[in-house]
Amino acid sequence: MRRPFLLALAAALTVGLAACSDDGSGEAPAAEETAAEQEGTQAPGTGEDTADGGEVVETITVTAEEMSFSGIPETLPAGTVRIDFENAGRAPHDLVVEELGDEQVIPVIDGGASESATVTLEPGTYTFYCSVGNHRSMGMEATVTVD
Ligand SMILES: [Cu+2]
Repeated sequence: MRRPFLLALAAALTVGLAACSDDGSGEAPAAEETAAEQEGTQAPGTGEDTADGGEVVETITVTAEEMSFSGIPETLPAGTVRIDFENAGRAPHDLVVEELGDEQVIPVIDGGASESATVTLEPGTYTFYCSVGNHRSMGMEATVTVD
């Protein structure tokens, strides 16, 4: 007389476990929504400085080589500066401004390539550097005073 009772208990436990696993799978759609939201927030951050339409107050020509920059002046006027950047070396190089949240003003480009961009600077002291490998510590760094 006990067996029918045990079978019923086992059935009840199985249903209970199935219900638990259903709850677990219910979390998947929520995770996807979170990922989609994160992708959405990245889009505005890719805006280019050229879109701000600021008047270019000075144009500088910067040359990158292993392992130094040339053409980065010690002082610049405040405002929008155009940077014509040439990689005259063989290794890839870029140009990053530390005080702008390590903004990569010029992307990493191969040796022999060139790239132009504008950057808007308020008065202050800025560090320009190359973020590739250990280039910064090997000398690809310059301090610019903007006033
Ligand atoms: Cu470099």
